[in-house]
Amino acid sequence: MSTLDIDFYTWITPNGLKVSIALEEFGLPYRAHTIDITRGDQFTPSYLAINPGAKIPAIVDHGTGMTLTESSAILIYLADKTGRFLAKDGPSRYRAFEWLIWQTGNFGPTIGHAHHFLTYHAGKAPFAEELFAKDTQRLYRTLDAALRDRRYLSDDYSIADIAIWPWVSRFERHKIDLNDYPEVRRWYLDIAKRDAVQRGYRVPVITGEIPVP
Ligand SMILES: N[C@@H](CCC(=O)N[C@@H](CS)C(=O)NCC(=O)O)C(=O)O
Repeated sequence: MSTLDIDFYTWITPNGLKVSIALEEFGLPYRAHTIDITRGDQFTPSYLAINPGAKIPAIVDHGTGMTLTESSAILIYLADKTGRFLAKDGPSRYRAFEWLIWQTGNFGPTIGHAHHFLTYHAGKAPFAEELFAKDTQRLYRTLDAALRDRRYLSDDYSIADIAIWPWVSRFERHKIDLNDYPEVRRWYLDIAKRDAVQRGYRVPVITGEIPVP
């Protein structure tokens, strides 16, 4: 470890796992700092100095002096820094962005709400349960159709796959049976075998094995 390494502030949520898996895939040296959002670590003055928005994840790249929040922005930054897992130009780059933005603006927020209404607060808001269950199923149909004729979301394994995979890994919490979405299941299990994904899944603390449908 050197002073040029990356400090990485995170917790065991899909937005955190996106970045831990990416750091492992890129092979970049980093120090993971646990920001346990269930006990309010995100509101400490020292963390607010890094992210005034009080959300994980965040990185501080001491090599460039760059402090960055927003998991998808971090993925693009790391891909550009290393020249890996994102095409430099052309259709593959924009296809990866398409799915990265789909995850950031659509898949992630919808599934996040589904976790609240279907699992953490089940029975409290039947309308919201139905709304988010149906929208989650629609998003899985979209993903399944996209993967029907390709191994990954863009031409090669990319930050788009890295962004979406941790959300799918929470399929039990959003009441999705991956056997109903055979292309998503195949893609999910394929990526789960990667050593970097196995390692990244255990950052910042080990919560168990990657779920198998
Ligand atoms: N759009 C942000 C979302 C970040 C986010 O919502 N982080 C959650 C955990 S997944 C968080 O820090 N929640 C703490 C809180 O809301 O107090 C990203 O992609 O990084």
